[in-house]
Amino acid sequence: MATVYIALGSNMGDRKMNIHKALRKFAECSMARVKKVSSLIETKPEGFLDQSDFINAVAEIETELPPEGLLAAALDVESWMGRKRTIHWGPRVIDIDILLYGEISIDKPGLTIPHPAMMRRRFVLEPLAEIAPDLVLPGGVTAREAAERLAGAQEGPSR
Ligand code: PH2
Ligand code: MG
Ligand code: MG
Repeated sequence: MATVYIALGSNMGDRKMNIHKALRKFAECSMARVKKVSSLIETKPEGFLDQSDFINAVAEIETELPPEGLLAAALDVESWMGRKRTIHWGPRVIDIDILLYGEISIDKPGLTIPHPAMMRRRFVLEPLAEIAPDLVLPGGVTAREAAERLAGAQEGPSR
């Protein structure tokens, strides 16, 4: 049984409902138990800025599925919810990303674990720090430290 952290994001339609619905369906498809779910937070878009605000959340699950199976389940749920892939990083009904899969590292096309961008995304680190503050992340920092550092770095020195 592996402990897995996933990130969920939505910025189209009923965003909170989309997160709840996707998590329920994803747990069902991947025969996973949902152990913890963070608060659902509203966040400004990062990367591609000209789009609506997101609702983001992070969940801790337990599953027997291998990482590839979990990715397939995530993509199935995204399509089931009507996700169309148009603009990279653009608006989406739902995005389900695997952040961490136990202690495993994987790097192949379409599947990189730990998630390569997680350490620079507040919309990931803040909810992750809420449910797993002492979890050790890539680079050896805890989720709480990583979230605090990123918040400090982005607020930056006043000019
Ligand atoms: N996802 C992206 C790009 N930008 N910004 C926010 N606030 N939340 C997201 O989930 C998000 C984003 C690509 O996955
Ligand atoms: Mg994503
Ligand atoms: Mg994704």
